[in-house]
Amino acid sequence: MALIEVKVPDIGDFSEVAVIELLVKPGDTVKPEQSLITVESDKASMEIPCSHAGVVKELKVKLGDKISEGTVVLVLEADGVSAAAPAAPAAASAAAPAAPAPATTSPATPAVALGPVEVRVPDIGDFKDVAVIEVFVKPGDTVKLEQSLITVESDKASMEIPSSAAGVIKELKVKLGDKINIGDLLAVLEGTTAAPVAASLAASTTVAVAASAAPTAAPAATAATAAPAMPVAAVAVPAHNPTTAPVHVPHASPSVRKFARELGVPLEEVKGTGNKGRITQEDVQAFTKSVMAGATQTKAQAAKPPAGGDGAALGLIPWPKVDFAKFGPIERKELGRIKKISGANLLRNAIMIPAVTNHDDADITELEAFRVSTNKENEKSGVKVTMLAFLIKACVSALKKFPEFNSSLDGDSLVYKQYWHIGFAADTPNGLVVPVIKDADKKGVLQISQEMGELAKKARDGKLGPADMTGATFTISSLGGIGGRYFTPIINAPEVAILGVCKSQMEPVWNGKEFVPRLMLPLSLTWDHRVIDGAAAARFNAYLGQILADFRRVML
Ligand code: CAO
Repeated sequence: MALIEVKVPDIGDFSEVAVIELLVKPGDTVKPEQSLITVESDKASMEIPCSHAGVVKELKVKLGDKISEGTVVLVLEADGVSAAAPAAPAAASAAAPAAPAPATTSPATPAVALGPVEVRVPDIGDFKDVAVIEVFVKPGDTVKLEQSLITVESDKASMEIPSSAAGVIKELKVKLGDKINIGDLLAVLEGTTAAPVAASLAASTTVAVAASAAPTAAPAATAATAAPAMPVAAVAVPAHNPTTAPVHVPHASPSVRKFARELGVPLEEVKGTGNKGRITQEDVQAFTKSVMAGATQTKAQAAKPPAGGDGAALGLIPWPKVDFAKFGPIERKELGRIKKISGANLLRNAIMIPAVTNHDDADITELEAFRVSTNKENEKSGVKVTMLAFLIKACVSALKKFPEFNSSLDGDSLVYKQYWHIGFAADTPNGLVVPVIKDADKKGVLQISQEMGELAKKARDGKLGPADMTGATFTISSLGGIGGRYFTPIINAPEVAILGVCKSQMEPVWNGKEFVPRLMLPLSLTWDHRVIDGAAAARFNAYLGQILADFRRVML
């Protein structure tokens, strides 16, 4: 173990640059190439890496200090360096790459461009197949000349790629994770002004690689105005130049960006407390703590439904993550729009409503016979009377007798609705929708059947409008045409009850003397226990059963 001084290596034209971040402190164990401090000129920022592994004994610089090549950054108790060995210069300058050749010496005067302008990846030296790790813009954004469009990252450094033109982004040709190379098309702009790529690059792109990186990793094209032959990790920070700064691009060094990425922290939501609003590692840590403590919500969290799909909002353990492909072939399909919307609603309703389901059976032997004969009589009318239409009518009658089933909770009050609009669940190729028969109390079974037919067709054709699906006071979900015995439908909030109906079938029913065959309809009534009690639910079902058994009661 020996104490050595870690000095600022050859950082090209950078001299008397200000220390804006201290990335280590005494006692920290550091590795070779680990960034120690960040310095910033008016054109770029860069991180100064460590030349050895060891433990930091003493920091020799502080925030605001101006440093140049040879300035001692810190004293290190270095691993594997004999006491007799001369203190190594910070980043072995012999290993440093040759100074990159400037791509151009002065920015060209912007030219007026009327048509679409292609923005391509400029000369980024030896950076090949580098991954896009950040995309700062999207189609429709107005960008300024030299505004950073994306950040790319190799295993040694990251750099921001500026726009070679000003204008509106028509098409973005890259996405996160893409690997890019010189000449690749980044975006198509509806340009207002354009400058040759190299010129704009010269103004804002400054890259370099870590100290011990092979010289081959050095970029060939760096800024003419700030082109250090720097054997350090650096990133162009055009955002620091107020004349070209895109306001939404967060200012942070590569190591802080990497740190934020590892934690999944959205940098654009972190408030920077460093020099010129720069985001420091402490800022990212503070943001993370605040999110964990529930004091801050990320935009992504805020955009989720109240009880997020991952259950985090409910303090639940994370949703199981399974690599399904490990067990066999799979196909992945994005959920459709209706499924996404109804899924979020169903989840909320299932979680927030203390729901109970009562199952019962209704004897519809006579009613079905009546329905069949009515349909025979009305064959020519083209309107088919369905069991569901009778159910709607019967439910209106029960809702009138038990008004709390036709109400909604609003805080501590119950809103009793003086209208009876009945929703019915309709299965469509795109998912479940609930069209509404308005004023069902004022309509006859024939009219309800006709409207239901029209609404069901509209639903299947994806043509229902918001007016067709709003205002329901109670919902019926019928699986009668499909099958099953009973199920537990989920209440369609802010309604307080829903009736599920399954397939009727002939059953032996004891009439006091003997078993007789009767057509029995399974009913499943789910109700909100905050509003309705079990006894009321049982009475509702019993009453509904009586009406369905003898439909004349509807008129009473
Ligand atoms: N018992 C026995 N047979 C029944 C029945 C019942 N309860 N309800 C309907 N049927 C019969 C009908 O009489 C019809 O038979 P015929 O063709 O011989 O006359 C057949 O089943 C088909 O009926 P249908 O389902 O087309 O018509 P409907 O009026 O009963 O329902 C609609 C219309 C739109 C509600 C239905 O098509 C539908 O989409 N149902 C699914 C609802 C759903 O998905 N609910 C679950 C929500 S939770 O995910």
